[in-house]
Amino acid sequence: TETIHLADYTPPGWLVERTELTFRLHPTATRVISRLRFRRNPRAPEQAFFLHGEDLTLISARIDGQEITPEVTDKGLTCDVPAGDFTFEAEVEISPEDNTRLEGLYMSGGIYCTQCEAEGFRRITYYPDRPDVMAPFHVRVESDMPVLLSNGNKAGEGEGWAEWDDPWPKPAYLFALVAGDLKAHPGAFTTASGKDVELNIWVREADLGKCDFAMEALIKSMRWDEEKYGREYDLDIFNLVAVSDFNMGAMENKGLNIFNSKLVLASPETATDGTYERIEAVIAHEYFHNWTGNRITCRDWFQLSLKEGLTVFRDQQFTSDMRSAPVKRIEDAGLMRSHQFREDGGPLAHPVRPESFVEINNFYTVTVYEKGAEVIGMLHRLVGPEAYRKALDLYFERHDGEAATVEDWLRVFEDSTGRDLSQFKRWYSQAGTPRLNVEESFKDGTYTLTLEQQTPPTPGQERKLPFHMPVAVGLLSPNGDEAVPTQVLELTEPRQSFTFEGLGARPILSINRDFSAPVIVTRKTTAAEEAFLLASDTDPFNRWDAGRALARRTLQQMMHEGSSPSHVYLGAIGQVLAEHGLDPALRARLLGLPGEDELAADEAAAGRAADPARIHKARESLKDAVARMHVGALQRTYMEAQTEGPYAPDAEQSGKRLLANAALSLLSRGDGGDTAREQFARADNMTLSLGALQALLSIGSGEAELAAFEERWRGDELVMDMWMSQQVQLAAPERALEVTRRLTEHPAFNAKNPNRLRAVIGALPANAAGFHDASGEGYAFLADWLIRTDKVNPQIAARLSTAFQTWKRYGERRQEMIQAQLARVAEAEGLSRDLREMVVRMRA
Ligand code: BAL
Ligand code: ZN
Repeated sequence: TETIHLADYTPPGWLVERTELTFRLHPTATRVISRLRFRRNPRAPEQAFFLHGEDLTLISARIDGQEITPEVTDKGLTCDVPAGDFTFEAEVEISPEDNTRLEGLYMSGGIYCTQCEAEGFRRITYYPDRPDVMAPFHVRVESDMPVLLSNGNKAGEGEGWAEWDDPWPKPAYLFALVAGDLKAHPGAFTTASGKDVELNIWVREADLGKCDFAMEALIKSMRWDEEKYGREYDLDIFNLVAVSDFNMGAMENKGLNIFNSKLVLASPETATDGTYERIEAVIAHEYFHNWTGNRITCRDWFQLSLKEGLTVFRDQQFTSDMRSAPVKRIEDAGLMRSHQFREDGGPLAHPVRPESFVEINNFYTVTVYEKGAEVIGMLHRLVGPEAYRKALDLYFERHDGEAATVEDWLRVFEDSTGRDLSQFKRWYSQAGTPRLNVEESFKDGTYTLTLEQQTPPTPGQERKLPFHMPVAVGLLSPNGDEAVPTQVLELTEPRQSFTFEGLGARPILSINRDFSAPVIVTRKTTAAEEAFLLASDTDPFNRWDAGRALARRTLQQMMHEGSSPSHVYLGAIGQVLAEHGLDPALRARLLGLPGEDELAADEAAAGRAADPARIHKARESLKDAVARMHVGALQRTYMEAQTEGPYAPDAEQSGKRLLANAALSLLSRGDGGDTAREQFARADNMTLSLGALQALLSIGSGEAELAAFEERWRGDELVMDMWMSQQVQLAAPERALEVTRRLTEHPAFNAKNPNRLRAVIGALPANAAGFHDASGEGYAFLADWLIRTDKVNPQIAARLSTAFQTWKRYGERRQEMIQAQLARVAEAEGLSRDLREMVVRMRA
C-alpha cells in the first residue's frame, strides 16, 4: 500500500473546462457516458496524462472523436493525448446494486444515490478525481424512476430523463445524483438580494410527515449565513434527499445535499430532543459548506480541516445563536475531551492537517473536525469578532472559486489584522493535547499566575514546540464576586507569568474559561476550591468543569482508597439541585458524571492500569449515593422539570426534559423504577419514552417496556436503531456481549446498513466495562465483526476498529488480548486499505 504525503503535492497536469455526463441507470448495469473538455495546466510540471478509475468496466474511449485504447489498471487509465486542448470521451459500466461500500453510485432501499467524498467519483467514471480540478458540470439522467436529480439548476426534463446544469465550477467529490420514487416536502426562500429559491426535501412517501423541522432548520441556516457572514445562496434550487444507507451523517454536494435519514426525519413520537438538535446542526453544517467547502474548496485532502474545521465552527456558532451558548459550549468541550483527547493521546493521533495518509477516509476524524473548529475558535478569540468577520470577507473575496490551503487561510488573517500567525500555525502541524501547568502566588495584593505548556510526544512527533494560545481567565473573590473579569491571556512561551495587582484578598482562579484553548489544565487544587467554583463561578463552562473535577476526585478516592462518596461532592450536587433559577439544561449537565472511558483515561494519565470493572462500580455507587442522599430534591426537580403544552423541540422545553430525565435516572435507583414506568406509560414523545427506558435499563429492569417498544416501533428503522443501541450500552457489563450477540441475530439486524452496524456493534465499546470484560471475549467479538464488515464496507469497518485505540490504558493482560485480536485482523485475507491502515497504526 502506498502512503501519500503532503510534501509531494504537484498541481494537476490538465484542468477540466467542462464536464458532461449521461447516466443510463440500471441496478446492475448502469452506463456512464462522459465528455470532458481538457486544457493543459500552464502552472504544472510535465507529467503523464492519468485519470482515476476503480471498479469500472471500460466500454469505449475517444479523444477528439477518435477511438482510442487506453492502458487501464486497477487505479485508473493512461493514454497519449494531444499537445493542446482536447475532448476525452468514455463509456463505462458500473453496478450500483453490488456497491456495498456505499462509495460512488449505489442503491439504498431502491433509490439510486451517490457518495463521492472523498474519492468515490472514480468509482463512477474515469476522471481527475482530486479536489483541485474544478469544472462546471452538465448532467443528463435517463431512468424510469419518477424523480431524477443532480447538482445545480434544472436544465430540462421529459419522459424518462432530466438534465441538470451546475454553473459553479466544482471538484468531482461534490458531484451527486439521485433517482427514485421520492416525494418532496417543499419550501421556499428569498435571499437578501431578492432571489427566489425553490427548496425541497425528498423522502419516501411514508416519511413526508417528518420533514417540517428539517425544512425550518434549512431556512434558518440560509438566513443566518446571510446575517452573520454575508453569504447568500447561489442557485435557483436547493434539494436535500434522505437515504437509509449512508456512511457519513450527510454530504454537502452542490445544490443536492444527501443525508443519512437519521439526520433529517423527525417527529415528536420518533425523535428525541437530542436528535432534533443534531438535525438542526447538521442541516446547517451542510448548508454552510456551500461557501466554506464548495465555493472555496480544498487544494488537496490534507487541507480537509480548511473546510471541515471552519464549517464545524460555523455550525457551532449557529447552534449557540439558536439555543443556549453556554450549554452548546459544554457539549462541544465535552466532545473534545471525551473523543478528541482520546484520539490525540493514543496511536491514532495526527495533526489537524495530517502530513501523510494511506486512505483519506480514515482522516474524517474528531481531530480534523472538532479540533479544527477549536483552532478557528482560538483564532476568533485572539483577533476578536470584528476582525474575524473582516478576515472572512477577505477570504471569500480572495479565494472564491479556488481550491485553497491552510496557508491561504492564515494569510487572510495576517493580511487583514497585521498579526504574525507563524507560531499559531503549529496548531495545524503538531498533534497532541497540550498540558497547561498552573502555578499561583499571592503577595501584597498582587496575584501572579505562571503557566507552563508542554505537549507530550505523538506518533512521528517526538518533540513539540510551544503553541500560541488564548487562555481566558477570571479571578473570583472569596465571597464569590468577580475580582478580575474575564481576560484573554496570550500564551506563546513554554513558561510565562502574568500579574494582577490591587487585590484585597487571595483570589480564586477560574482558568481556561469557556474552554478557550483545547488543553488539559493541570493544577494543585482542593475539593473545597472546586466546590466553590461549581457553586460560584460566573463562567458556566467552568462551573461544569469544576463539577467534573470534583466528581473525578471522589471517584478516584472511592476506587483506590475504598472511601465512601465525598460529602463535599454530594453537598455541591444538593446545591445545584436547589438552584431553581438556573437553566434546566445547564443544571442537567452539572448533574452528569464523567464517562467510564474518560475515567479510564485519567487512570492511565495517573500511571495506573485502568480497571473498567472497578470504574463502572465506583460510578454506579456514586450515582446510588446521590440518589439516596437527595431523594427529596430529585423528586422536586423532577416535578419542576415537567413541561406544559404541546411538544416543541426548542431549547427551553428540551432543557427541561433533559433535567427531568437526569433526575428520573437517579430516582429510579431508589424507587425500583416505578416513576420511570409511569413516565414510559404516559410519554407522548420519544425523549420521555427513551429517557424512561434508559432509566429502567440502567437498573437492570425494563423487559416489559423493551418488548412494548419493539412492538410499537418494529416498522421504524431509526427508532429500532435506538432500541438496539440502548440495550447494548446500558446492559450490565456481564450481559453486554450476550445482548449484543443476540441483537446481531435479531430479524431486523442488517449487516449492510451502517446505522444498524453502528447501533449494535458500535454500541458495545460504549459499554466500557462490558467490552473490556476480563475474558477478552468482547475483543474477539469486535475483531470478528471487523473482518466480516470489511468485506462489505471498509469505511465502516475502519471506523468501528477505533474502539481498540485505547489499548495502552489497560493492564498487561488486556493489552495482550487486544494486540492478539489486532494481529488476527491484520492477517485476514483481502483486508481493505482502510482497515489495514488503522490496524497498522494501532499496533505500532
Ligand atoms: N464532507 C463530509 C460530510 C461533512 O462534513 O459535511
Ligand atoms: Zn462537513
